[in-house]
Amino acid sequence: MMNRFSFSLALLLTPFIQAKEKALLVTTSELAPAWEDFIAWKKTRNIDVTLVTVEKIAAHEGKESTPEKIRQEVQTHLKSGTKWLILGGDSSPDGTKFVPDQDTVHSTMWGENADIPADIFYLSPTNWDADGDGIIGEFDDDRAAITYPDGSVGLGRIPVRTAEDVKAYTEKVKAYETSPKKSDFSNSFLYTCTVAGAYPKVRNSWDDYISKSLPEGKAERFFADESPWDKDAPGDYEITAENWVKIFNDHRYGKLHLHGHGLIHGWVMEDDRSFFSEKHLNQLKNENHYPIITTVSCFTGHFDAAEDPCITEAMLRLPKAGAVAIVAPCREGKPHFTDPRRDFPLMMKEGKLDGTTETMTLFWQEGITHSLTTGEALMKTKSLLAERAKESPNFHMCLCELHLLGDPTLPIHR
Ligand SMILES: [Ca+2]
Ligand SMILES: [Ca+2]
Repeated sequence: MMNRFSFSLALLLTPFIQAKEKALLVTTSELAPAWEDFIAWKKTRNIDVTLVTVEKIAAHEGKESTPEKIRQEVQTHLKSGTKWLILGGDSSPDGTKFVPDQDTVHSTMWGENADIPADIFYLSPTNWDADGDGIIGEFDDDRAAITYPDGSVGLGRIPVRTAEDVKAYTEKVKAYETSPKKSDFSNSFLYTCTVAGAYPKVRNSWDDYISKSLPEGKAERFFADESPWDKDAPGDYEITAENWVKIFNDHRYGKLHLHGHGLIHGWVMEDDRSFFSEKHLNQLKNENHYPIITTVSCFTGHFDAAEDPCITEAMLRLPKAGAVAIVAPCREGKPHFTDPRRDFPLMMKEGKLDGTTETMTLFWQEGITHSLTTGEALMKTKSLLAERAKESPNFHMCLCELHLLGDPTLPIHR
């Protein structure tokens, strides 16, 4: 029987003997030393991070491409219980620089696309090339070798390029993880929407889904036709870049969903009158108040472009301001449906969620309901949409093109 002394000793030791979870960080040899502080910080969060460099993986025996060798390396780690894969670096269009992505081929109602990076490839036990022609991810020909995340492993890419980027991002992670739990900041959502046709689904995203997982939460709507700050007429407080800067600088919203048009370098504001871009970043004063963002805006997550940074990368790399994690499309972020003819009118009329909006809605809902991290929440969401992706090239594309940019081990809700 346990005596009183050993019982209290056991209580004292509990925090120290708690089993550590494992994460794998894939980065470049150049950036490896810069990650030391991040790895030390994660240890204090009970996460053991193992760092492996792309150079070491690429030197493995065999003629396979570097992405294929990374996939095989990741599989080895997953077998020994690794719970997160952190891709610790940017990528380039041809997948030869930094931490490469695997480009995948798509042919959908939206046309042909041969270069959509799919980081979920790295979680797959199979090589996405069933016909062995070296073209990866063909919906029909490679079907037998394509698998989707099962939700057991969290994945995210921190698209940094320099040691300074790593340092600035690590400081933001620390601030996020030490901010008070259950704060108004964490419980407050802001939805912004500049496109009238999207109002119904963006409303539903909160009303029918996320509000149910966050009863103590509060959402406000900054739509082109309504905002909490209107004076004389609904919508007279305009969605401009200046007013977006205020949203960040008010420190009110820990969770943002940005719905509207976009380009690599920024978000298009109401009636195309202004553009929130890199030139506004030095106006952001939100130190220690870093939101998590979901955005459907086209190309805002185009991390693998020749032009760098895309706006979401700039928001993540920005020291002492900007965002801490962003889910964004690396290409157009289209409204994907399994049956577009039936579902498009329902989207406009009743607010039926398209694949992109549904992914972002479930990301929040699953993450908050089950206390998941950002990377776990997005992969759980993809696991829920996997059956549709097997049936529909549109959903297959949807699962490939939406990425978590940021630390996948961050709790989504505090
Ligand atoms: Ca193929
Ligand atoms: Ca980039």
